[in-house]
Amino acid sequence: MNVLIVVTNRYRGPVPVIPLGACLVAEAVKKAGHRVRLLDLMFEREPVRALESELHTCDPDVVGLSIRNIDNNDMQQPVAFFKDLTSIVRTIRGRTQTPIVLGGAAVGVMPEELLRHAGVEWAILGDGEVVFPQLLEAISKGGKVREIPGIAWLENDVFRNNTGYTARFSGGCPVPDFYQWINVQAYLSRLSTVPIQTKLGCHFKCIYCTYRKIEGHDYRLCNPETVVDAVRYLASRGLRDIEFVDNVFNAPYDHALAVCEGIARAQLNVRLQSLELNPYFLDDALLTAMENAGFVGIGITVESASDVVLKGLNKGFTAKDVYNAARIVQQHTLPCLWIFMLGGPGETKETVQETLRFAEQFIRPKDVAFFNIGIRVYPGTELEQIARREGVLTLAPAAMLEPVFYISPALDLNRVTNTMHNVLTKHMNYISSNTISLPFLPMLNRIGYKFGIRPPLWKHTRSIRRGLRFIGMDV
Ligand code: B12
Repeated sequence: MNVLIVVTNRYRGPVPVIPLGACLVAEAVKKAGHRVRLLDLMFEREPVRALESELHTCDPDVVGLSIRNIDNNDMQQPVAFFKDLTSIVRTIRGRTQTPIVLGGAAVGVMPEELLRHAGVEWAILGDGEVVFPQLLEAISKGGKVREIPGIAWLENDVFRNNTGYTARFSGGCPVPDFYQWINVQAYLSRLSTVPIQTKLGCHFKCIYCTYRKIEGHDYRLCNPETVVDAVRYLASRGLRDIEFVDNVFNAPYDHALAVCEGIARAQLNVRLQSLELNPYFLDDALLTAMENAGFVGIGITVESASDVVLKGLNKGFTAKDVYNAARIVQQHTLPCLWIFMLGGPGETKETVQETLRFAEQFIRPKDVAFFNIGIRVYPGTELEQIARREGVLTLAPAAMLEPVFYISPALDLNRVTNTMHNVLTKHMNYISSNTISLPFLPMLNRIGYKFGIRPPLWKHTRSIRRGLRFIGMDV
């Protein structure tokens, strides 16, 4: 079959994200014996025209759409990316009636709503590299698509999905040959990192989160040795800025430690990152192993330093763990990005102050604090129920593709926004969602790369903000 996979993500903040999942799917489809082309819309000046031209060249029997982001998760300046689907589907339908299949993280989060919005035949939940080839096989041989685990569709306007088990990792760590599918240099020159996953699944039960919906609750771990091989392979292809995109990198702890120790032993000369660390599983041994492996930056998703809020979010750790993590970070040189989310259930102006006091006292001046205000609410999460109970949310799930946010009713949004504005003005190493959605950030990434800066750019927050302030831009 002729298969066209379209990567629909065009968002370049904070950096353009290399479409790992779509490349894995394309590679699996090729291995299954089909002719496959991947159209990455990220850097296309005229996406509709590029798509029209690709449809003409490829004449596909099936079109797969990779959909990463529903929106930008930003309450202050929301952008709804899912709306881009309308013109994409219209363009495909204008040329061919072949089946259209949705896949990607966004589809894992809101499959029914995206199927309804796009008005297409199928959606694939989860591991596309396993399910999509099965779907193609069924379509080409007249098999029963609905019997494939991981498939979702609308039947007489009712959402149906086959929830049977699908496997991805069989111990190995999959990495595609990125050069075959995308313009790698275009990403690298914008400070993108090369993504790699060491596991799937999430054991945590944070009330707002979609990770278990996307990847499942059970861990599926890559054998650490195969992760080392995968990193070695990437390095051999000149891809040295590598980011672990596990939903939480350091849980299970032993697995993360084995991965880091393996990479350190292999001396691969790579620059590693992960922005998804849980403070509870951070200790001296792990940070030492990470430094030895070649980590150049870590992000810790603490969300808050208030016990009331951490409990409300069901983070599974306490403020004491947050303080401990800070003490451990202080004993190391690794740059750290502290990620906070203000406005969860139970948040008040006092709990915001608790978090700000932590940041002021424990975050080193060379490190960076990122503050987000408001939490995106997704259907099926505990936060959705809370929001409905509290009367903060009245929209039907079907309408929740449009970005909707939770903010604690005990918090005055204007006031907390002003507080954070003042705090950011004072601390040049603090940033907010406004900073990462700055329209000129993509340009800054490119200039940085030209001047020899390598990811992560956030390490240079203080100098960048100072420089911008010098030329009259207070961001
Ligand atoms: C790591 C991560 C990041 C890192 C990425 C680093 C990097 N170098 O790649 C950082 C921190 C930069 C980031 C940023 C953002 N992220 Co993010 N991120 C993730 C995370 C945890 C993992 C993504 C990943 O790489 N997975 C591994 C790959 C292999 O999986 P995959 O791409 O999904 O592909 C699989 C399937 O989806 C499917 N598939 C994929 N394509 C296709 C195509 C077809 C045809 C088929 C059939 C199947 C298929 O098969 C693939 C293989 O199994 C996810 C949560 C999650 N658990 O998925 C959130 C997630 C993707 N992010 C999300 C968001 C919102 C964002 C931001 C907008 C946040 C912000 N305001 O900055 C930005 C957007 C960045 C951008 N430019 O697009 C959302 C997106 C959905 C939504 N809610 O809108 C998610 C789902 C988290 C959430 N809140 O629900 N993110």
